[in-house]
Amino acid sequence: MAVRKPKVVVTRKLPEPVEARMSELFDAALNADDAPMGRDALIAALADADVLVPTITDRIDAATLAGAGPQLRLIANFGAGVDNIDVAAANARGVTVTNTPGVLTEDTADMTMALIMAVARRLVEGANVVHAGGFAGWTPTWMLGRRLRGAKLGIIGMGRIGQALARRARAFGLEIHYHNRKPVGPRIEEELSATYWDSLDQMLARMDFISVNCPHTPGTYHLLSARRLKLVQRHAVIVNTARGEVIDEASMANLLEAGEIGGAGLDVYEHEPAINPKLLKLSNVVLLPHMSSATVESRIDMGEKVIINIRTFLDGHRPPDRVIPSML
Ligand code: 8YV
Repeated sequence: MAVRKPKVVVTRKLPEPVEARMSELFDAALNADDAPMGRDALIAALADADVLVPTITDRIDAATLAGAGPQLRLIANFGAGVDNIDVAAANARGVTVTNTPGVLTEDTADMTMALIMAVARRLVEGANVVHAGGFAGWTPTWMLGRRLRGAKLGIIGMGRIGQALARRARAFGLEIHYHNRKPVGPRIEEELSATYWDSLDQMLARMDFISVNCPHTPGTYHLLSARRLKLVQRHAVIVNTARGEVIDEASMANLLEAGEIGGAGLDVYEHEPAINPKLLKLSNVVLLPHMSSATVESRIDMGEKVIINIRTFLDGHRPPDRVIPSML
């Protein structure tokens, strides 16, 4: 008798090798035209699927989950951050949630470093001048940026990505400071020559560069609040490759516009894909379209992790990347 393959609904188009393998292993419903699923389509998918593979563009809240059928057992998120999913509500319905940590660490840290450099050295401003035909020749005092060597970098969230950023930043001569729920331990602190700040306020007031590398959770929403953003030095640069919701974007835009914060390099936004219109007008910001983990290698590795999580779970074992709400 033929064994029924599990129905796996994938909400967005994934790299070809990932989709090919999923189609071999599962009864996979793929999204060939890559249109984001609306709420109704998501509810229909949850009513039908054994496993859902969503991404950041799918909001799976308690109300959406209420329409899930009894066959739904796993949500295998294609992404490390799970702030798009109400994990507690899923677990309460007996649905396990997994994610894809680790495989996008290095690419995200690369892009964070690139944003630090791009803002400090006015990379996009300079390139735009050349493209617009405005390069009239070298002058000693034009397009001056700020030196990285010797500057202080404050990393908010010293997990995998924060540590990978610290390694890169050390090579550029930046002094490493960090704020985290708890210190990372003496061995890592020593390797990174990193200084722990229990007080985020104290750290913010002393840094030249500030990088957000913590997940978005109820506890980190607007961690960089209007009050805290006012503590930042006038010349300091804020970089965010984590989640927009961690910063009060409207307050940050106002302070950047007023010249009370030196610059910003942003890959993520509070109301993505919408961006505060004030930010679009500023020359001291570099804005990217949520692309820090966008490499061919990372996307294939993310797909591989999703498949491993599904297979392990369906074989009756604990999937390697199960998300535990208390860890968020
Ligand atoms: C992913 C990300 O591309 O994995 C994450 O948490 O922020 C991104 O880099 C996206 O989330 C995929 O769902």
